[in-house]
Amino acid sequence: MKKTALITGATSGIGRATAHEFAKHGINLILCGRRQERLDTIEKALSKQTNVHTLNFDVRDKKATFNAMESLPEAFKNIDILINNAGNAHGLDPIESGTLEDWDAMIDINVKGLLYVSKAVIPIMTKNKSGHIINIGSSAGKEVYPKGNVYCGSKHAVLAITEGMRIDLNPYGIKVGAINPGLVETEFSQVRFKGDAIADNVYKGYKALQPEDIADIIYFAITRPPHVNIADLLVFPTAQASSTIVKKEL
Ligand code: NDP
Ligand code: 8X3
Repeated sequence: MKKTALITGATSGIGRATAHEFAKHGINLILCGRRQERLDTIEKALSKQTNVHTLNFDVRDKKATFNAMESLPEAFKNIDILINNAGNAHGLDPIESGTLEDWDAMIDINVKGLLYVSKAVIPIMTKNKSGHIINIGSSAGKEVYPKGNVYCGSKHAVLAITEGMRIDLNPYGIKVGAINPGLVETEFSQVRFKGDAIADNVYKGYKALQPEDIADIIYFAITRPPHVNIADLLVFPTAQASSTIVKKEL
């Protein structure tokens, strides 16, 4: 039977590439995000390959998150795979000058939003005694870098929550894992730097990971045999050795 996957943050970057990868393999898709126009475009494109349903909600909004899940048509209610991908960095400032607004955004989206979506989906998986949750962490969840403070904290939290989920959901046979990318060329830096031109330099002078690289790895993770769970995977572009060491040819 065809599996059903819910992907948060499917309107851009890693989430959108994952939606394309899953569609190629005929996985039913529930695609989430806030930009309706993008959801419409991706639904139109991927409906040629598979069944697609879109949900427009802000993961920060508890009520909207649960309402969105409850609104799912019968054919999409049985979620097998959850890709908790929605998230971003907001700002790159030393702790003494970071803003409360940026901190709230990162904690509310990357941590609390991931929890709200998980809370809405996990009961389906525990009832089925099967399922697969992949949380998109980051190399920033393994290594703190200068001015990364709260973003790194949010991604360290994602990793701890992933481990906790894996332990607690183990009796139900549910797979839980984290995929932790280094630098991926997406809209991430546009969001982090709020459209400032500085964002254009982040991926210059070396070959960054592309969202399709991560989508490929996510598809690999969800297609392992039942007894194999990719629990925690760190992936860098070849040019990147750590959060702060990137070989650039400028
Ligand atoms: P993008 O900015 O390209 O995509 C982010 C996605 O998250 C968008 O689809 C956006 O959709 C969604 N999103 C953001 N805020 C909310 C919200 N409040 N409610 C619902 N959806 C939201 O970035 P990436 O693809 O790079 O990021 C995806 C994940 O990968 C993030 O968790 C990020 O932290 C992580 N990551 C990224 C890396 C990188 O270098 N790019 C490296 C390591 C990890 P919309 O705006 O339509 O709501
Ligand atoms: C995104 C990678 O190094 O910009 O999580 O924080 S980094």
